[in-house]
Amino acid sequence: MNMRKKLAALTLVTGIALFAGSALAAITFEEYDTNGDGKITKEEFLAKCTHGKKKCLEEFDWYDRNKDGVITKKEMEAAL
Ligand SMILES: [Ca+2]
Ligand SMILES: [Ca+2]
Repeated sequence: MNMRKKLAALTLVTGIALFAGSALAAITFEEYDTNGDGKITKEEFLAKCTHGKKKCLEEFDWYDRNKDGVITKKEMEAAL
């Protein structure tokens, strides 16, 4: 394989990975955002989160990058 082909293949793989990543974020986000207002509140998150309240709250804080108490789609995408 020559260099240009290698580079093209790599770009393709990266592109697919990025696409899959954002598709995954969208599915997860819509699943959590039950009232569809574009934000996930702590209540919405906890209602869907099944692995223990303490762990779920830690997870929420991790997603909530700017610590305003809600997770936006951008924050979720940035976290993934
Ligand atoms: Ca919501
Ligand atoms: Ca936030």
